Amino acid sequence: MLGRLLDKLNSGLSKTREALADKIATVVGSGGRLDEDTLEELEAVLIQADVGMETAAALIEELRQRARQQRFKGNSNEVMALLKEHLAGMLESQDQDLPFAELPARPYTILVVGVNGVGKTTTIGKLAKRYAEDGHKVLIAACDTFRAAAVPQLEIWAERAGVEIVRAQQGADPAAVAFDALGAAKAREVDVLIVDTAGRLHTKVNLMEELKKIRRSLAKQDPGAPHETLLVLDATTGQNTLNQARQFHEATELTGLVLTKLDGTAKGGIALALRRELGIPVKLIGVGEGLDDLQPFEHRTFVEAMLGAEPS
Ligand SMILES: Nc1nc2c(ncn2[C@@H]2O[C@H](COP(=O)(O)OP(=O)(O)OP(=O)(O)O)[C@@H](O)[C@H]2O)c(=O)[nH]1
Ligand SMILES: [Mg+2]
Repeated sequence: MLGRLLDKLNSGLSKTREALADKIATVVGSGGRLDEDTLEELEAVLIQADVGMETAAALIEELRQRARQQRFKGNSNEVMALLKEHLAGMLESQDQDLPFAELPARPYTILVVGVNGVGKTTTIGKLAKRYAEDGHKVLIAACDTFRAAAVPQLEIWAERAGVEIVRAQQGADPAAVAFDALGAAKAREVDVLIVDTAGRLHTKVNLMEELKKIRRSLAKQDPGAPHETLLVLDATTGQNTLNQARQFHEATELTGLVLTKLDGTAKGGIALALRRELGIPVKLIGVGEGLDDLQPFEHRTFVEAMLGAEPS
């Protein structure tokens, strides 16, 4: 199982790895030494991989310091190993998974938010399957009442995952749907309630207001709800994800991020930038369109997959 997950992560991040690891090898290999020019080039490579300006600068400074102390010979394998060590160290002990086996509350209510097309509904399908597999009774609430196709799409995912869904009419008040769904979840002794929301409304202000309203009506049913508010971000949009995360976090308190589409991008470094620059943990990553293509974010495994195998 773990081997398969690693394979999936490895293949998902292959574009990021090719763009980053190969370029590092080229830059350092051709220079022969880890001098200032090489460090500058390395910084550019990191920025291209979307680890973020601040992160790239910090990494280079660390590399410069360590290189000095350790009398660096300027070999690309050494740089790779150091970079890997540093990236992993940067995120040390910050893995924060969702609770899967032991739920701290019941129904454990997960609100899923994000702009349109980032992968909210797909993530919910995958997440529902994961909880169902762990033996939990799952209910999905369709609070995207804005888009006509939203409910049928969610129904398909619920069916694939083998879980129940609370349907809503198009145009219904999403906050009312959320309220009823949590009521139903309590009555049916559901373990996990996952709430899908709209990604697009007439304006961004409307969207944020709607999310606040949904939160309030969940809290009316259960003062602890939502227990998780997950912001879904599309990794292929790179630095844009940072702005989106900031905007959503201002409007509504986020407990975690889900980074999707890591299989189709060379911008995987954004996972590290998000953690460092926003302090909100990436909890899950999407590495494909299938039901099983969702994984907990583990920084060490991620960095290994992003930078490639340990240099020999
Ligand atoms: N390659 C890849 N595609 C993904 C992933 N997650 C979602 N997608 C695709 O992204 C597209 C949009 O996904 P949705 O789940 O509909 O996104 P959404 O956020 O619910 O969109 P709206 O409801 O319109 O706001 C679909 O074509 C998905 O198959 C992923 O991890 N990898
Ligand atoms: Mg959707």
